Amino acid sequence: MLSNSKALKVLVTGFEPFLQNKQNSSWAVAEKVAAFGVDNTDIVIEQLPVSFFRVGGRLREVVKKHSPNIIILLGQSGGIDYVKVERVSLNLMDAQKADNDGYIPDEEPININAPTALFTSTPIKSLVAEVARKGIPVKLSNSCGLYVCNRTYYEALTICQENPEIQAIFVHLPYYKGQTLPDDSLPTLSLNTMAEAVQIIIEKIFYL
Ligand code: PCA
Repeated sequence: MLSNSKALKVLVTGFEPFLQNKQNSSWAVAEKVAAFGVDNTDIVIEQLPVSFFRVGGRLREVVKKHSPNIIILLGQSGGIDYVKVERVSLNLMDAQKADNDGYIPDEEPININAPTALFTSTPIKSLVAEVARKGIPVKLSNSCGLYVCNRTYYEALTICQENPEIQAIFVHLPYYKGQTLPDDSLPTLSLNTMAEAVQIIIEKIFYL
């Protein structure tokens, strides 16, 4: 546990738009979280590229720049109607649709010499329970997919292995109310609700 006198440095990342999306809910939520803030924390936000090959290097650059205690990675998962907190990242890239560089990986390892899977060391079950206690729809997930979010989580968890004082967690988010949607029947949550979920995770992560 860290003392209250020292502000914790929290890096919150979101992604740029990708595929048919005009906005990305993960970036909109990152901006809200920074605007609302969390007591005793110094929150910085950075936008990441939706690129299998560029995102790892960019994440390392922003971690070096900010030296965070904790990394909260946010990603959009259009179509879900709850906050999805990710336990694990697989050492695999596979997609049907191109990233923003036009690349479509076909069952390729992220790092041939690295473990098959990496797990977050955060108290993920308790964090999900704390968010649920506030009446926010939330689920623990054991699959972050195989697209750019999973690629990014794998880099973040590798950084945590190299720097055991840093912790990371990935949170997938629905579309937000007011977002331009590919289909109006798709589920949304309000930006404030999703930002509150992230605020709770930041508040509790060091103290559970
Ligand atoms: N979601 C995608 C990549 C960027 C984003 O916001 C994913 O789930 O992999």
